[in-house]
Amino acid sequence: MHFHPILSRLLSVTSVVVLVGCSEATNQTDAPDPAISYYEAEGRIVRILDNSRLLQINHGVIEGFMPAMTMPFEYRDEAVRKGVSVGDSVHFTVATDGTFNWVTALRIVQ
Ligand SMILES: [Cu+2]
Repeated sequence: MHFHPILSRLLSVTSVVVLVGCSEATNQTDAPDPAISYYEAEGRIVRILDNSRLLQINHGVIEGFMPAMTMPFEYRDEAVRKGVSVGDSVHFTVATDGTFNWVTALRIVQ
């Protein structure tokens, strides 16, 4: 009869250890940053500023993110800029961390 309280105490201590172990393991994975959101968009390249790594894009409505407008988007990977010219119609993916926006992928559409 005395075993039950001790046993349940041991079990709850074990559970806490397991939970802590789980959260530590989660922090060590390479899972995408949950603070970054991605949106798909359509637009036309208005201007390219290579020195500041900006693509000025006249884009359509980006559902849940922003209305149609012309604005500069940063790109961080040179591959995004490669082969792109002013006047190109593009489909692109924009990432946002709530402060900065940047294009992560872009393809020219006809
Ligand atoms: Cu915009």
